[in-house]
Order: sequence, then C-alpha cells, then structure tokens
Amino acid sequence: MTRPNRQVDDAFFFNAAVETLGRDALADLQFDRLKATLARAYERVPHFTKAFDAAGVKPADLESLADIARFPFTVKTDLRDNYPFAMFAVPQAEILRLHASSGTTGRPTVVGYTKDDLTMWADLMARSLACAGARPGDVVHNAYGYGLFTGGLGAHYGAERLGCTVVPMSGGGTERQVTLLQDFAADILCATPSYALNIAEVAEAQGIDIAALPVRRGIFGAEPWSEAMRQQLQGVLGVKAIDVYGLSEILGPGVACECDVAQAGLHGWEDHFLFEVIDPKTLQVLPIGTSGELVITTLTKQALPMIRYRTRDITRLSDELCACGRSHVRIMRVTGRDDDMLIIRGVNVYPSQVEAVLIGLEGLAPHYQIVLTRQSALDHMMLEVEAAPDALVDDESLAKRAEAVRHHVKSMVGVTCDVTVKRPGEVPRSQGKAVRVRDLREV
Ligand code: DLL
Repeated sequence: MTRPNRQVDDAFFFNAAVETLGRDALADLQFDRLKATLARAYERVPHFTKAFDAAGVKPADLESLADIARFPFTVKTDLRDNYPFAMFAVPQAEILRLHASSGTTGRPTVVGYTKDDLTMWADLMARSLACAGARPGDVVHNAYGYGLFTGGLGAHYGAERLGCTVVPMSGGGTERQVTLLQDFAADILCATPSYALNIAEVAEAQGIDIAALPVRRGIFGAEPWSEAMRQQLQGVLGVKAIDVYGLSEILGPGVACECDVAQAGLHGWEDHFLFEVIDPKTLQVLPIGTSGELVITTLTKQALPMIRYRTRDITRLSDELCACGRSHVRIMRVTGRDDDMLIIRGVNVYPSQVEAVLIGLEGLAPHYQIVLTRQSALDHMMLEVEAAPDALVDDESLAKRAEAVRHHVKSMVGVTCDVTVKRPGEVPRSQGKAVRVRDLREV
C-alpha cells in the first residue's frame, strides 16, 4: 500500500448552507418548488392532467405545503400503464439516460433523466456519501450493480462528483472483489448489505482478515436490513455501516442517507423532495413520528416529476435535531415494504424481523430464506437457515438448532414456522438485492 488511509472525525458537508438550512427557509423553498412542479406535471404529462382533473384539484389550489394532501397519489402501475415514456415531462430528445427496474411481473418500470436531473442526482449522491463519512480523495469500491439498476451508476457519479477515486466493480466476481479491495486499499465499500456479507464470507474463506483492511465505511442500501445486521456487518468488516435509501421512480440511491455521526435515521434531502407518511389503508397523512407508508413528491426533477408517489416502504419520520447539525428530516430505517409484509395465519411478518432473531442466535450464519406454501388453504412458512461454518453439522445438532430457531421465531415474531438448518454454503448467496422470500403459494 502506498497511501495512508485517512482518519475522519470532523463534521463534513458537501453543501453546508443547504444541509443546515433553517426549517422555515426549507419550507419556503419547498413551497416554491412544489408549486412549480405541480404546474409542470399538470401541463406536460397527460396522466397528471387526468388525475388532477378527476380529483377536482388544480396546481393553483396549493396555498400551503399541507395542501399537497388534496392532490392524488401516484403508484407503480401508473408508470407501467404509461410504458415506456408517456410519464415523461420532456421530449425524448432531452432524455440523456434511462434506467428500469424489472419487478416480479409484467412490464418494467422505466425512468428517465435530463442533463439537469443527472447533475442533481450526482450532487445528491455526493452529499449522501459525504454525510456517510466519505471524503474527496477516498477510494470508493462500488459493488452496486451497473446497468439498468440505478445503484451502480448512481453511486458512481456521486463518488466522482465528491472527488473520489471510483472502482466500478458492479456485483459478482466476489473473489476478485476481495483482491481489489485489498490491492487498491479502498476507504469506502458501496454494496447491498447482503452482498457485503457475501464478500466478507469469501474473504474469510480466502484466509484474508477483511476487518484489518483500511475500508472504514460501508454504505449499504437497496434492500431492507436490520439493526442486528448492522452490528454483524460492522463486526465482520471493521467498518461503520451506513444506511442509504432511494428508489428509481424518485431518483435512485441518494434520496436519503444516514450520517456517520448519529447513525440514527436517514436524512431525507428536503430541498429536492417532499416526504409524507400515510396510513396505507385510510390514505390519510399521519403526524410526524407515526409509522406508515412513505410517500414522496419530487421538487426539482425535470424528466419525471412524481407527485405523491406511494413507495410501499414502511417507516416513520423524525424532526428531532440531529447531532450532525443537518436540519433535514430523518427517515427512520425502512423495516420492509408493505407488499413484503407476509401475513401468516393473521400475523404480520416482515423478513427483517426474522433476520433480527437469527442474527442473535449462536451457531447460525446470517443467510436465510423464507419459503411460503399453502397447505390445506392455510399459509405455511418454512424457514431455511444455515449453520455457522464452525458449528456442528451432524443431523442431531442441526435438528436441535432448528428447534431453537422455531422457538425464538415463535416467541419474538409471533408466528409458527417449520425450520430447516442447512449445512454451510447451502443457502443461496446474494450478488445484489437478496431474495429473502420464495413464495410458492401461486404455483
Ligand atoms: O434500490 C436504489 C438504491 C440503490 C438505493 C443503491 C440504495 C442503494 P430500486 O431498485 O428502485 O432502487 O428499489 C427501491 O428498494 O422502494 C425499498 O423498498 C428498497 N430499498 C432501497 N434502499 C433501502 C434501504 C434502489 N436503505 C426499493 N432500506 C425501495 C430498505 C431499501 N429498503
């Protein structure tokens, strides 16, 4: 290694004036930008013209930020119904980049960006990386997938914008990831949390002490992960693990990011987005601090303005002052998606709850899958977990461990399930977003 990795303790902002802007000034800025966005969406996108008309509301009706509640929601199927480009508010020739998310059924969701949108995205991702503890000059090992998924290119341009050296790894080729993390002395690892764990495991198998490498921050997102998983990742990787959030319909990564000072909720960048939390059943806006579905309106997007987009992500907001000095609202850890929520004989279960139980138990590796089937009209949950590499794997030990898992899941999550403890390496590993649930009920 030719370069000492740096120590960073001082507060650092990509754009201090904006990140610490007073709440009143932030609200004024949001109001002006929201008014312009509503007008633009109504004038340029037939979907919004129809939706606003059907709701009997016009952009001019917005007299305060709270009036946003009078405007209609946008949902994922609206994008699918307008496939591929009919939600765009600019002519196709002004679109410089397309991304798409595959989804499980039907058409992909397509999103587009103008030149200004790409600049804004890079700025917000740079701001997020800085908030997470990255600094100009750092080496950023980017293991988010490159391609139609927004993770790879989103983190890439943000890191360049911050002035970092980017290693554009993408996902996969895990042994090589370990080698280059080592050889290039990365300061920052960007990956999904499940893939970061996979990297750590492969390093261990190669006899490399990954925690001893200079990497000091893991910037993890794109899938739900638990506080227990944070502790696990921090332990095995020897990093501070920071949560980053985003979704392609709104931007990609960089909509919100935790600060490394507090590691307690993700600062949602309110100069570019308006955040609401609603009750997904009544669709009413909930008071700040109450848990519900996150709804986001873009305030500056040119190509694809989004009005009250229902993310399906379950969280709550916090406007408590943060120790880092940033004034922007905090989005608390997303515990799961409304549509990830499993209802097993009446009990609501999020995979992240199961994960938190597994990580607390001895003799298990943090790899698991939930397999759902239907047995005589009843939902049945089977949990496949994996023994730790050093655990006993004779049939009797595996059966004992399975019984312990079954007991803990029952007492802590409240659901009865069958458990199989597999031998090390038998649960499929993630290369990007982990597949935690195999739902075989429709088959
Ligand atoms: O996952 C963007 C992204 C890339 C975010 C890299 C962070 C890092 P999509 O593929 O459109 O975009 O998926 C968006 O992923 O609605 C959440 O359900 C989930 N998700 C994203 N970040 C988090 C997170 C990218 N930090 C969907 N915690 C979102 C929990 C997350 N869930």
